[in-house]
Amino acid sequence: MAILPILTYPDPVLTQRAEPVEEVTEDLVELSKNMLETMYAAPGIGLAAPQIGVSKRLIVVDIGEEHRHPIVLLNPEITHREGKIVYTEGCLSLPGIVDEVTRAQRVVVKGLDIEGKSEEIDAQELLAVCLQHEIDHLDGILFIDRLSSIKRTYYRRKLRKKQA
Ligand code: K1U
Ligand code: ZN
Repeated sequence: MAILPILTYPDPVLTQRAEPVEEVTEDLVELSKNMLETMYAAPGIGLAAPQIGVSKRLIVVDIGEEHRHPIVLLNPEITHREGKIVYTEGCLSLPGIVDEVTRAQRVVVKGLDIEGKSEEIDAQELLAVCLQHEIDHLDGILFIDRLSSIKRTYYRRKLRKKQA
């Protein structure tokens, strides 16, 4: 297994829509293991393939502290959303930035597991927030895109200055 470098804003891969996974290959299984290791090492509670430069619809999530409940989802789709929650989010691709984001409090997400079997996850609170954050990455959306335009512009400038 390997810890992979995480891309940061304004890398263009982060703002592209990722391509669906067509088949589960050995390389994809290896990639998902490396993504989990990278997420745990960061540390983080989620990671999407575009964050490590792979524009494919693959996410990993584990909100537990003991690294015992990893979720790997291919081609995840939100089929139901309800309620509202405001959560202070961070992003491994936006270092040094945290802010409050409003999202659905409960979501039902369907997708495929790493064996290619259908999976449905009924998630609330932090797991729901994290799944929405990671699925946004697959659509090229960062959490700052969900803030007011004033905040978004401020954070984009801050990140660009940091990069220069
Ligand atoms: O996708 C990412 O950039 C990972 C991100 C996921 C996320 C965080 C907060 C709300 C929604 C989604 C992170 O994991 S940032 C780091 C973080 O939140 C964390 C790190 C260590 C322990 C607990 C949380
Ligand atoms: Zn993120």
